[in-house]
Amino acid sequence: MKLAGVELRRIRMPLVTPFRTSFGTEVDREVLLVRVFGDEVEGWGECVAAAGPLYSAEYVNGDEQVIRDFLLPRLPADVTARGLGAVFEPVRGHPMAKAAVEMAVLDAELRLSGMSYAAYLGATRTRVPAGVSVGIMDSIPELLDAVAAYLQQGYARIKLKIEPGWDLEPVRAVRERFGDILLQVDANAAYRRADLRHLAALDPFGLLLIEQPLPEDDLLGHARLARALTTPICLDESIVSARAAADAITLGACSIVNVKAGRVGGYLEARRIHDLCAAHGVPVWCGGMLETGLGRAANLAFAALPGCTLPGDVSASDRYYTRDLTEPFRLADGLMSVPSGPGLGVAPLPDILHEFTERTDVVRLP
Ligand code: NPG
Repeated sequence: MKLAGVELRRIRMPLVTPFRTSFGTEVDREVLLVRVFGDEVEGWGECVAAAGPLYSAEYVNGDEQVIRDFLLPRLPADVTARGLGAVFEPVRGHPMAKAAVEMAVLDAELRLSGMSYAAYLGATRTRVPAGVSVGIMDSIPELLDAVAAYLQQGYARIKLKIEPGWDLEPVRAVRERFGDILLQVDANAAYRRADLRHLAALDPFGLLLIEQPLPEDDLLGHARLARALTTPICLDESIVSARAAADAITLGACSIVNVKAGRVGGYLEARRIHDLCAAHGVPVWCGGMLETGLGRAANLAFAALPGCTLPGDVSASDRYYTRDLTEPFRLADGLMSVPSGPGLGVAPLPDILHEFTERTDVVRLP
């Protein structure tokens, strides 16, 4: 596929409520959109890097520079999504930057061929159950109100963000109030090896999993924790590639894997991780990074793969934004529909895109 250029567009989307995690509070999302275009072809990508390097080393301004100065100059005259892995390999790190370009190229390619992301990735379902991620709150009553509202809306699974000082009590309170719901927790690497006994105190609550309790590079610590706890360990930040997933599974560092395309360099690597986990009988679920409707469309396609056997962090548009960038994704009977049109199957709504845009740069390709 021949591309004429790439548009790098910065938008800012206010969140419906601030989202607090162990690494900070997001009030709005600063998003970098990548639009590739050529003769009668266009494709959209969304960079999931946040404003600051707090979830991982990446941040959106850095990724914008990496895309402009190091990734786009490497694009060959004939671009294919499948070829990008090798093309981008010399550039170290920056998986979210690489994933954003790949997402746009794949969207353009699939639009041309009339195939959906879901069909391309190998999805086997047209609707998927939706989970919701609930941030750290100021008080337990506030948390219980938030969880009650999400359950009422039909979310199939609740994930609580935890950190030292906000873990056992919120989990106990949610279990006591809502009984036998699908419940899991996410620590975003907020604990250390010395916290093993404290984390074991979560075992009696029958959680589906505990996600990324220890730092990203501590696979051995996670393996020890996995042996000591009955709660299954799920890894997120540690799983940066299919090889990292294979290592973690071999070491016994996790028995469940969260996949986020941005974290692993794109949907093609995400698919490889899915396949590897499926071959090992390790359940996978689709993580979320507060994406707009663009990223959500691609995540829904991924979440519909057969190995994604647990509900993902793919919530309805109104959980994040009053007005989404695309036609809003809605929850119906606890399920989200997987887009079936060509490519992502969705595109930004022009007036909303215009309203949220802060600046746009166009890079012409040779
Ligand atoms: O539903 O998109 C969503 C949010 C899910 O909790 C969620 N994401 O650590 O997984 C995470 C967290 C996150 C959000 C991470 C934003 C990084 C940025």
